[in-house]
Amino acid sequence: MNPIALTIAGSDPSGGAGVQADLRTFHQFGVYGAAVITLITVQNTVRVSRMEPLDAGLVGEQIDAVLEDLAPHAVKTGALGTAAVIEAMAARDFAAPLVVDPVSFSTQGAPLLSADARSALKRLLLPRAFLVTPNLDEAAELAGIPVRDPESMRHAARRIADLGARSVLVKGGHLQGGDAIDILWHDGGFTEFRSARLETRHTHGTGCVLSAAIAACLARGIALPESVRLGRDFVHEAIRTAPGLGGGNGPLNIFVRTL
Ligand code: PXL
Repeated sequence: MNPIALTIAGSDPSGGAGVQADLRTFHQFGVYGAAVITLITVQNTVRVSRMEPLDAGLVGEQIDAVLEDLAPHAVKTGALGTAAVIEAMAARDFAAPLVVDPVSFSTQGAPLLSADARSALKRLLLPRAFLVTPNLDEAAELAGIPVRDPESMRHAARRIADLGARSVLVKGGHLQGGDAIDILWHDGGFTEFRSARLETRHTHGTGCVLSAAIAACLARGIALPESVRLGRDFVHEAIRTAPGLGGGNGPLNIFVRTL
């Protein structure tokens, strides 16, 4: 039997990010995917023109329908939209490791989380997270300090762990120049991951694909540091061989080999 992972995230009709990317990533790792939709975006690789959060009661009912019938081995969250959706999530018991990708903006900079939702995420979701995966801006917002080099990434990771997250992966992909460096705080220590930086505009959905890949590995029972390594290798190859679809920030190549 294939393991099961559940994504709770937004829809990207152009397929590069959100639940569409999560499900294809789960599949590629041999994991059955269930998907609860939190919001609908209207977007393609060039623009995001609308974001429509779904009613929190409807999101909660979707979660209940999945949980009363399936037993996910891992759960990941992407764009959640509103504080009410986060409250609905926090009222459920997932009984599986929860990977929180604290998505605040789309690849093109459209807001995917309201201001009150950001504080709800901090207060209600981080304490339940097995892993939280902020980029530099999200880490700065969560930790309340500027984050712009590996040292401040470490500092931010500790502060975010103090908010209750069990493990924290601060993603340094947006650092200026040099290698792409990510820093994992886990089990009381740091692990640094490095890979050669790829110069490309085709990075649409990178955060979604990474957190989905890590969640898939966790669902398969793989330990966290190894799950992060496998997820990063997958994303690196998927960016390197991106198909160049669309006229803007195109999607990754999720057909690359995994394990
Ligand atoms: O990658 C962040 C993200 C998450 N969820 C949705 C998105 C995006 C980025 O574009 O559209 C729905």
